[in-house]
Formats: sequence, C-alpha cells, structure tokens
Amino acid sequence: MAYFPEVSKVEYEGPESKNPLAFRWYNPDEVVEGKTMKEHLRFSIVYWHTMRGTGADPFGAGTMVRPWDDGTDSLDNALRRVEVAFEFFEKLQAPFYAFHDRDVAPEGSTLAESHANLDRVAQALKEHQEKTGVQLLWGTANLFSNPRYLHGAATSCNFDAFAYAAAQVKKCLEVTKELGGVNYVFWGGREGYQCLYNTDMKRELDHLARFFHMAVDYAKQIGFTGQFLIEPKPKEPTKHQYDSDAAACLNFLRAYDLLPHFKLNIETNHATLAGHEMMHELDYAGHQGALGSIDANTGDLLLGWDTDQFPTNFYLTTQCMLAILKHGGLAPGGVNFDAKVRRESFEPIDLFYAHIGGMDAFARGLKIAAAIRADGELEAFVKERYSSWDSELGRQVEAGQATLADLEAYMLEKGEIAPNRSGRQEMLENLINRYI
Ligand code: XLS
Ligand code: NI
Ligand code: NI
Repeated sequence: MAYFPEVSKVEYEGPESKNPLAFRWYNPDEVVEGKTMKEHLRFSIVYWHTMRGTGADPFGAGTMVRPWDDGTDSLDNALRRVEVAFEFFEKLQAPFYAFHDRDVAPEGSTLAESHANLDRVAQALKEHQEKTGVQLLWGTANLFSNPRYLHGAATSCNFDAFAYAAAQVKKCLEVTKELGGVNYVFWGGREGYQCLYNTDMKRELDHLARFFHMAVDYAKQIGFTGQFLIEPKPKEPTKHQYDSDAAACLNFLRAYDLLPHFKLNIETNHATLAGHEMMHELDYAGHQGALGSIDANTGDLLLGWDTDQFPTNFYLTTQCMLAILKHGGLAPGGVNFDAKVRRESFEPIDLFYAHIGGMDAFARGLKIAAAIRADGELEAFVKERYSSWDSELGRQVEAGQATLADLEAYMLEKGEIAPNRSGRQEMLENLINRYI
C-alpha cells in the first residue's frame, strides 16, 4: 500500500538538479572527513510533528490533509500511521526516527490500558524497523500534554503526578530498549514555574534529580545502554524552564551527581529562545564532553516562540557542522528534525519538500565546514590569536602552577602589556563567505 503514491525514493541528483523531490547535496555514501554523509548526519524524523502535527495554532483548528488518518484515537488508526511513517522514512532515506510514547500509541482510560496500547504499537514499530532497517534514535515520554501534568511532572507539587510520570518513564524505557533505541531523551515539558510566589524551587529541583537518578538506575537494571540526553529550553510552556540552556543543564547535572549519565540534546530554536546562537550551545556542550545529539530546526527571530521551522540556512548549518566536527561528531546522537511544516503547507507532499530541504541544508553545511577545516585558515587564526598563552608563564597559569605573585613579578619587570592585535571579525566573516 502506498500512502505517498506521487513520490518514489528520493535520490541524490547533484547540485544541478531542478527536481524538487531529489537531493542536491545529501549523498548518503559520499565520504567527508573519512566518514560517509550518512554516518556523519544520522538523520532522524520525528513522529510528533510529521505524523501527528495538525497545524492547529491558538487562533484556529488544524489544517493538515492526511488522507490515511481518520482523526480518531483508535489503535487501528495508530497502527496505520506506523505504515505511513515507515513508508515516509524509507522514501526519504532517513536512517532514524524518534517518538514520544503518546505520539505512537493512544492514551487509554487507565495507565494499564495505555501501557498495553504502547506495547501493541511497539510490536508494529519493531516489525517495521526490522523490515526497513530504520532505527530508533530516541524515545521519550510525553509528560506535558495530559492535564494531570498541569503543575509539571517530575517537578509537580502533586506527588501523584510525579509517581504517574515515573510509571510512564519506566514503561517508555522498556519500550525504547525493546526497539533498540540508541538514546533516551528528557525534554523539560512543564518542568519549570510560572510564579515564584507559589513555588519551592529547591524542592522541585531535588525531585527532578531524584527522578533522573531513578531512570538511570532502572536503565541499568533492565540493561538499557542507550545514552540519556537532556534537551535544554529556556521558556515555553512555562516562563522559566529548569533546563534553560546548556550551561544551566550542566550545572544541574553536576550539582546532583548526574553528569556521568547524561549528555545534551541541543535544539536550535531553544538556543535562540535562550538568547544564544546554536553554535554557542553546541560549543559549550562540546567542550564539556556533553554534546549528545541535536534537534535540528530553526526559529523566526521576528516571532520569538518555538516555531520549529525546517532549517534551510547554510550559515546556520555550516556553524552547526563546524561545532559538531570540532567535537568529534554526534553518534550515537543524530540530526533529528524536530521541525514542522507551516500551517499553510497542508499537503502530504509538503512533508517531503520540508525534509529534503533540511537534509540538503545539513549535507551542504557538512561539506562547507569540512572544506573550511581542510584549508585550516580559520583554525590557524584562532591558534595564533591565543599564542601569547604559549609562553612559559602562560602555560604555567593554564596548568595551575602560577600565583598572583608570579604574575605581579612578571608584570613589574615587563612594565606594560604586549600590544593587542585586531580580532579581524570582518575578515573572518569574509573568509566564511568564500566557502558558502
Ligand atoms: C519542545 C521540544 C520537544 C522535544 C521532545 O519544544 O523540542 O519537541 O524535542 O519532547
Ligand atoms: Ni526538541
Ligand atoms: Ni522545541
């Protein structure tokens, strides 16, 4: 059964191609810096936007035309979506996908029923994974949509909400393991606050840490070896999300002895909401050894919320790939398109155009970044910029072997600092432009 009869497998045709259903840059087997594009990029498609996005916004109902979806919450409908999803993944040559428990299977009227629904759909997902070779990049539990989580889940003031969330994560870990998921993600959902007058922040953070420790312990118990990831986001839905950015997440993980068990899943639109560039977040996570995976999308700076658009900007993808290559790549993470088509792009084929554009933008960013690295000019400039630190005393300071008194003695003798040199920002911006 073909749900996308107008599309056959999307193939690489090269930059000259004008076929809107072909890749112009993503050539899965092409080798860049010793690995294939497929191995570098590890593209993943999200179930929530691509299979479940309706196009609804606060001002109006859904607009998406999805002929296979009967609009019900039935198991049959869920099982049919699995077929659609895997046809889509295969036609796009996407090696991975990602889901929330509630995207793939309907919530039942009891927790036991929800568990059973998830088991049933997971069985179908497994069969399709085996048939197609598509793998699960990560699973996650939806701990934010149901009204029971209105005060949060792991940070709720209501102990029962915490317990329910724990039960959901336990089950979702089991299913992720069963499906061979290579990561498991916690995005903060409603873990944050709207108002400090009614919030015991310390207690909530302590609870969040307990929750993560229990997940780590349970993963060990069942032999789940995937990488745990936290996805930073500063706001939306709450005004302050606890996992606000890479630095805040790492501080939290360090403070609660969770650092050895977690890396970060960095999302572009969340970085911009936090007032950072994506490259900043990637580099920050990377130099702490915590760059796990990325949610590839982009926001609209004129809008200011999490618009989750598909990335098409070569400067953005080049910056991402410069940081990712610098820190040794993403595996077992990947480039996960946490992105949705616009409400006005309501036809199924728009899903193809969207993903093709995102995959091509990253493939091109990879090639540009690799070319910049191969020429080495940028790296050499940075190295030279810090070369005064390569002096004997500079090295001693870096190694923690010098004191304020040593530096005073040095400066008393020298009298004045060496002349500063230009940062050459504009020259370097021009240098990047040479490759784009
Ligand atoms: C929401 C998040 C979410 C996570 C998965 O803003 O990006 O989609 O990636 O829970
Ligand atoms: Ni995300
Ligand atoms: Ni997001």
